[in-house]
Amino acid sequence: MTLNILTATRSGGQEASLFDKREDHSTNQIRAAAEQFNGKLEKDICGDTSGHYQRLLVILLQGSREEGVDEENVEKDAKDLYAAGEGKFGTDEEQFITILGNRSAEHLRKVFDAYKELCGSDIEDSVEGETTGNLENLLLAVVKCARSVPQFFAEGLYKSMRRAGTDDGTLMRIMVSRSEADMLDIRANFLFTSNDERMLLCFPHKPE
Ligand SMILES: [Ca+2]
Repeated sequence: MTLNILTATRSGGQEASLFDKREDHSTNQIRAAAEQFNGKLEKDICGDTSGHYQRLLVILLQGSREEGVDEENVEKDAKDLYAAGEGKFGTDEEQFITILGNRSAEHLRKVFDAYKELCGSDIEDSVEGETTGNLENLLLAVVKCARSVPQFFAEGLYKSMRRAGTDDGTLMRIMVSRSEADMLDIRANFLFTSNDERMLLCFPHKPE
């Protein structure tokens, strides 16, 4: 992971690589890496990025994501997300960043369900409609990982190979970094990702 971050920042902000360190490693691993470099990573990220995108990257780097489900705030978070996006003219990006950057994956999955009940659309649709560029891509990656980490990487593998020619950098990074973590789960998801029709089943717009 640390190599990925360093490679990304030293090469002047290959921002897609920065995504690889978000949700896929434990809080302790991220914290240990951040301490190891004594703030240098944060400095490098701040040098290469800006705005809301930078803020979310720094939150993710700190590895201080909450644990467990805060049942009392599931509905409130869903309402706050709605009020910050679909429910207002313009977008309160800070609210998206705070909730999606800090709550646990388990909590977020409940928030996503509550959100769907509240406004009838998936959180991904709101992120796509309310944000743009790198922030949008990073928020979507966070949402996808909260739903399923192996599915996120299976989709990454699929995308790295689906066109003529292969994105070898992405392919190698995923294969090496996940080989001892959850490659068997990724393989299982990849089977359902290997053609477009099945991909729709694997990544349904509306989870059942
Ligand atoms: Ca809006």
